[in-house]
Amino acid sequence: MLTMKDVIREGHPTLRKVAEELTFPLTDEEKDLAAEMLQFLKNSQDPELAEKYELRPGVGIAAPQVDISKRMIAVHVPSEDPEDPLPELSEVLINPKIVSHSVQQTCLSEGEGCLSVDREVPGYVPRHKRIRVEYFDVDGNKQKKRLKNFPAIVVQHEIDHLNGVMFYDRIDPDNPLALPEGIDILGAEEEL
Ligand code: SB7
Ligand code: NI
Repeated sequence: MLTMKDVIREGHPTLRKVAEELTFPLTDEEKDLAAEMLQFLKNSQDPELAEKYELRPGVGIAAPQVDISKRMIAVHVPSEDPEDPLPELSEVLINPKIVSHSVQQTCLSEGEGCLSVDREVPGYVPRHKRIRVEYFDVDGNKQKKRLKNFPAIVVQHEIDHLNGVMFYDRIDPDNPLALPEGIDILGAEEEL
């Protein structure tokens, strides 16, 4: 089982590397990692399990965060209606690629956090509001998805990890709360 002990923190060189593409079929080890990453997110969002295993709640995780420099991310975004049994997005994405995106940008009103960053970094993180992402599932089938708002932000945060980019690299250092022209701000209710 993955826990916070497996998550590397800022300063670790793996977080600044460009991760390697995976090839199919995945090895058993790679398939296990995919399942473990998604399970970590689910556990982290379960209040009892999160407390028991001291997990920070997370909606996404990228393989480089557990020191595996491969292009694999997991996302588990619950539905905005907590009564809804189906999550809005719950997937492992292999070799994900943003193939197009809106001109319109968005950002979270509360800024972003990261499991690999043990401090609060205030500031708006501009993201594409809508993206089209192509990726492979664990079985090697090619998949395409259109995402917008919070799920799109999470996928962009995770793909950044595959390219050695941290969320705070995208905050304006001179004016962290400056907003690019025309950007919209997503309310905290859309975050976990
Ligand atoms: C806020 C939080 C996340 C993504 C986008 C906005 C995920 C935080 C967990 N991770 O560090 C995943 O890389
Ligand atoms: Ni992160």
